[in-house]
Amino acid sequence: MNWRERHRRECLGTRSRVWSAAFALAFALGFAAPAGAQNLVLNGDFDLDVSGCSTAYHGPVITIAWSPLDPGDPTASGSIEVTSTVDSGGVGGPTQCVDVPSGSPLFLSMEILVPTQSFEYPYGYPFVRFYDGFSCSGNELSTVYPIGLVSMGEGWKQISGPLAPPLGTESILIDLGIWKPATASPAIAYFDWVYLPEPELLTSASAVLVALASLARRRPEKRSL
Ligand SMILES: [Ca+2]
Repeated sequence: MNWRERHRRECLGTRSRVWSAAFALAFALGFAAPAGAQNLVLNGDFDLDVSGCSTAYHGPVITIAWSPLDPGDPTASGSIEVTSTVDSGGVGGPTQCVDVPSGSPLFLSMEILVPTQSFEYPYGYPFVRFYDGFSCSGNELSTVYPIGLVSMGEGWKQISGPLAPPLGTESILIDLGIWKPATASPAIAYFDWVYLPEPELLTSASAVLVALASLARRRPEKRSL
């Protein structure tokens, strides 16, 4: 299987059909993060710096810097510039661990820019790991590959989607990853507006969502390369 096909299957594998139906129904019923809901991600707008993100998970193959580039008003904020020299043609980026409410559905969105580079197919390729302990401790329960991906030349582009936390999830590790070919290095991408809204308290609509999510959890998903 070539890597294009592998990517296509990964994308398909991360989106449970039941989950999609659940969120469609929930949003139809009025369940959604209200505008201005508290962002569980620290410094997701990268207004002044890249605090909140760490390169420790992947080590020195990932470097980060603050950039004045921004999907909106460039004078109002900035973004995080991520450089990857992962040599295996793999994925990696800075990470942030977020403690999440147990048993709650989650929804993650962000803006990504992949500038023109001298080789084909660098991708902004974020993904999420789920842990059964606080602060990303304990056991890794599963990994979602990827939330979405952004290609070179698309400009700033938003990706978003529901997450399906396995039962017992207490924290998640958000990885602002870049996928790059093995023979090309470095690869650069910018991330901004990383938004994980705090879920609302259970309402009748979200109760339906949780019930459907429980069904989704029983369906097998492809989780890794
Ligand atoms: Ca910003």
